[in-house]
Amino acid sequence: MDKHLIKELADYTHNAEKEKREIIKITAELYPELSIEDAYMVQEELVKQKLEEGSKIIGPKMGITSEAKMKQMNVDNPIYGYIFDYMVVNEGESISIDDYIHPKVEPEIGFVLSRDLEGPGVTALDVLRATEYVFPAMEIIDSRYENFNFTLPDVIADNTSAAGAVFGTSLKRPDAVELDVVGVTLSINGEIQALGAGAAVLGHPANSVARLANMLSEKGEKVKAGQPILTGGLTAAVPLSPGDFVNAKYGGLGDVSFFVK
Ligand code: 0L1
Ligand code: MG
Repeated sequence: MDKHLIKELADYTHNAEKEKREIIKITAELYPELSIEDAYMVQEELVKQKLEEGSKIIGPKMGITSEAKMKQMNVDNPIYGYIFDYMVVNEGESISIDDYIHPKVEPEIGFVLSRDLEGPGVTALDVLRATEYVFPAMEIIDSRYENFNFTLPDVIADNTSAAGAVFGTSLKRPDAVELDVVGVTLSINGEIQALGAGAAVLGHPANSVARLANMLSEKGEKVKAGQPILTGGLTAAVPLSPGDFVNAKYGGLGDVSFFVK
């Protein structure tokens, strides 16, 4: 793919994020041929632009990690993107709806590794052995595309809709909880909006970290020790509105919350 086109497409999603405005998906007209490979080149350029602007990568995130969603999008692999420092929301604090386009929230299980993991061939067992702790988290997704209407390459080129992350402070050793059967409720203003379990993420959230390591190895990269990793939504994402008090409560993992103003 031509360098100028990569830059043009990265500018397209990057500017939409900065200006908090919806855009039409790239594959509609701008570049219908966009492949998954192309899209990761656009994402790489987007990440480079953010780093040049002074933003810092906090950690990677996985998306499209439920079998149902993969089937719906007709793909075999989940996707990855990056959480940046400006996206982090402190637990118990407020976000302003005006900082987003049409945000949604999803509960996730986070991992931090004690050593780097480099694929190919990384398994869930390798991940669990390399895990320092797991923690409850929420991701705020805010696709820059109109009505969250995109193809898989589009969403990859949009940093997989990443817009916010709330990292819970209750840290657990990975063997202290059965991560596939950990249940979660996602409540807004005290009413349960969605519920799920760890197995919604590729059968076990450790599989998500293994897939990330194996996907990154195709680019000669690895999953780094010490970075928080978001492994994928345990429920469908729920739209946010001003006045919401959002709480995700996990069996054995504690809870995490934030407000929307
Ligand atoms: O983190 C995610 O699973 C989101 C991936 C992109 C899909 C979406 O924006 O709904
Ligand atoms: Mg997510």
